[in-house]
Amino acid sequence: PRSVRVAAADLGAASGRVIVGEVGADTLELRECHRFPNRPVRTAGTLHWDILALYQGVLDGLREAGPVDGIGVDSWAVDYGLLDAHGALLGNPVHYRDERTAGAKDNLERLGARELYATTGLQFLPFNTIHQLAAEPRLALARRLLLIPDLLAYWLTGEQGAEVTNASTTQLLDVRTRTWATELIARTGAGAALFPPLREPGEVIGSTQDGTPVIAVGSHDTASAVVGVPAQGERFAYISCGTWSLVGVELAAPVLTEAGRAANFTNELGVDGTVRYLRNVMGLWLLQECVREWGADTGELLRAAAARPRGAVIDPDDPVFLPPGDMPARIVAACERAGQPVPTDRPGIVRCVVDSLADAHRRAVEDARALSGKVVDVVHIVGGGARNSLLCQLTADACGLPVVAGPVEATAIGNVLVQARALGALDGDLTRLRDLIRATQPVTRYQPSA
Ligand code: LFR
Repeated sequence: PRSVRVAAADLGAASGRVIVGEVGADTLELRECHRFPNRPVRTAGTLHWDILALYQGVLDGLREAGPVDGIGVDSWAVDYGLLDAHGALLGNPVHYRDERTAGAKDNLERLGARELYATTGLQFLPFNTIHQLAAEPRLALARRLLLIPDLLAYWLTGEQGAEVTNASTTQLLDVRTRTWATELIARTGAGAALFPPLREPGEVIGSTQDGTPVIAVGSHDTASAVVGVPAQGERFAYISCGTWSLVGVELAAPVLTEAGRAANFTNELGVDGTVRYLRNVMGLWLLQECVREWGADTGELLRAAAARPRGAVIDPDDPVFLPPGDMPARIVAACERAGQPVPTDRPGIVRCVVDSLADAHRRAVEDARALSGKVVDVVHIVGGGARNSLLCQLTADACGLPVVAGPVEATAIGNVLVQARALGALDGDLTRLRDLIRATQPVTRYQPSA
């Protein structure tokens, strides 16, 4: 096996980055070439992604990266661009936090919640693509729907397709066959032709103008993050902790029970035929939005919060927290509604957020174990949250399990390794990829305090 040099373009809700990875049989080295802000824009009342600025950021990063053997793109899920008959983009993609999905619950009931779960295995989230499409005024004009990473891959290569891990978040995919749920699509009123052929991670999508292959990776960022978990063996839960905390286990087959549906557990598709059985916890969004409001320093706030005792705890998954803006006031109001001691200053609010997230992590880990029957001895935290030592320790305490934190860039690592394997620098299954991460990337361990 030879060693390769590949570029991972990873778009997050707060920023995008291009990371170059050099991979050999026992080496994995990463270098961040470019990082750029992701700033949503509201026009005429609708919240959009500035998709051309993001694409430009990716191009700048690729130029900075220099010659590479492959390029892989991943981003957040569910959102899409619509193309006309000539392949031109019909307006800016709408942000999943836009209020247009206020009618999602009605749409769910109309389509049949149980039946929808039996086919797609997805938890109810108001912004699942299926609900966005029910509120989509441009549908009649559209000939193609491309999810965000597939849209960027199309601009890079001219090839249209749908990578399957991200397609699974549309709620229009059959989770057992990993193919489009054509009957369900017909019932939504969207034409089957809107959805391009599916591709699995590892397939070559096409090449850029200068001949560099663009390779399908787990293009849902969470799918790549789960590849990037440095787990040993099978008995682990993961928390991919960034703007969201995605908390769950990796399975060989979906769990489609009524109990799982009631607990709002999701079966998203993973790399190599796996299933990501998890729940969305509101995540660091709560903290990010407070910091944005205050213009404060996150590290200082967390240090001050660590010196406080546990106080108010709220349900971080309350849908009132979904939209942007005015987060500290919404948290204080939630404490009041819950009859909790109301935090009176910034460190108090931050402490409340972190305790509430740690508790929500515990509930999700426990539900994942109970609903899937999987044995869990350790919880891995990957992504930006792995840097948050207060959250990691409180999660270990809440779960009563050791927490292994890191790598922070698990998503980019998962992206890089799937490309490297497709290019022949590595072979083997996810265990082999994770062995390489464990051997090369530092982690921090937290023991639950007794
Ligand atoms: C995380 C993530 C989650 C998805 C949310 C919205 O970045 O991809 O997995 O539920 O964003 O797309």
